[in-house]
This record gives sequence, structure tokens and C-alpha cells, in this order.
Amino acid sequence: MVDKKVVIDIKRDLFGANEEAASENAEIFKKHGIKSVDIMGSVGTGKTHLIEALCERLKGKYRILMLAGDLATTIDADRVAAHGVDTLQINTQTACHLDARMIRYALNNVDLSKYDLVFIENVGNLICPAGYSLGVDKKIVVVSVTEGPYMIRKHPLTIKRADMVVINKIDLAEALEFDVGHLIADVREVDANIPVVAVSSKTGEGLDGLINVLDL
Ligand SMILES: Nc1nc2c(ncn2[C@@H]2O[C@H](COP(=O)(O)OP(=O)(O)OP(=O)(O)O)[C@@H](O)[C@H]2O)c(=O)[nH]1
Ligand SMILES: [Mg+2]
Repeated sequence: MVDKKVVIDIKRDLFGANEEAASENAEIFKKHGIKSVDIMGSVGTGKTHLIEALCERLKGKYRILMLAGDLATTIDADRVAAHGVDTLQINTQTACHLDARMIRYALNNVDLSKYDLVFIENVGNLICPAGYSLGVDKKIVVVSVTEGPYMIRKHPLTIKRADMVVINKIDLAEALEFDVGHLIADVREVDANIPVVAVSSKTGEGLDGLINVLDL
């Protein structure tokens, strides 16, 4: 008797399809000479604030497009648009992350000849976005001193899948008795070589260094 049971590895299928779409996105960015950065991090770590600060510093050098991922609202896209930067909000409705096909849909709906740098703000969440490649040059994770000292140790996978770690809100470290050096040491435990930059997107401290490390 023929065994007609077919086992489909849904996880492999799902992630495989995303990887394919991500490779195609990478080709699209390359074809248009666009640099691209995916910014991940928990809710409230300062992803939008960081993008606003970077746009202020970089909008004279690059024509920037910002894609904002959130379950609902256009709040983050509106905040960045207030800096004179083009934005597009992607509302995922139920999904806890952006995926490569959502980015493709967005890219298909803009004139890419108008841009040379794309910032993508992923959905506020330290877990899901790390599992989905978007086809960008750099995937960075923003943690901040307000989430407590254990974020890195609790989320090693996200660090492993990132190209860079940004520690934000260092202006608050003293008041919160937060040891930034300790957090950097935690990152080093997970990945000895990943670049780590400590910044305050509020005061601007560390942002020039971050721009350097991002090669922008
Ligand atoms: N003191 C201080 N506050 C900051 C800094 N960066 C962001 N904030 C504040 O932190 C809060 C959250 O910042 P957002 O930029 O909205 O954070 P987010 O990561 O985009 O949040 P979601 O999109 O909701 O996940 C806001 O009140 C910001 O003003 C910083 O460097 N220092
Ligand atoms: Mg935001």
C-alpha cells in the first residue's frame, strides 16, 4: 500500500518563502542604489525617536524614505514625516513583525528612484521581528536603559540575528542607576564581535558614532 501521508514542514515553508522574498527585496534595493536599515526593538525603546534624530542629521545627505510597522495607527509615520521625510505606514493588524512581502508591497507603491536611504521601523517587539529577514543591508536592535538590566540575557536569539546593537536613553542611566557597561558585557557574551553603540536620541550623544558604524 502506498503511504499517501505528506508531511509539510510549515515552518520551513513559511520561512523559506520569506527568505526568497527578502532576497528579491535586496535585489530591488541594490538595483536602485538604496541603503536600507531595519530597526527592531521592544515597545518604547525609542526606535521612532532614534529615526527622527538620524533623519535630522542625514536628510541633507540622503533622500530618505521611512517605512513604519505597527499593528495600527499612523503615529510613527506622522512623527517622522514632520521632519520633512517621506514615510509610509504599514499596519500589520495582527502580525507582531514585518515580513519581506509587506516590505515588497510598500516598495511597489513608491517611486524608488526618489530615494537613496530607507529606514524601516519594525513592530515594537523584541522576539518576532528577528525571525524575518527583510532584505536590508543592516538589521539593528535598539534596547534602552528603561527596560531593566536583563533584556540581552533574556533575548540572545535577537542579538544573534542582528548586525548591530544600539543602547538608547543613556541620558537616563544615572538616574535609574543603570550600568550600561554591564549591558555591553551581556552583549559580548552572546556575540563577541557585534558592534554596540550607546546613544541618547534625546540629547544626541553617540549619534555621530552610530552614523559612522552604520556607514552612512
Ligand atoms: N530620555 C530619553 N527618552 C527617550 C529617548 N529616546 C526615546 N525616548 C522617549 O521614549 C518614549 C518612547 O519613544 P518612541 O520613539 O516612541 O519608542 P518606539 O520604540 O518607537 O515605540 P513603539 O513604536 O511604540 O514600539 C518617548 O516618550 C520618547 O520621547 C532618549 O534617548 N532619552
Ligand atoms: Mg515607534
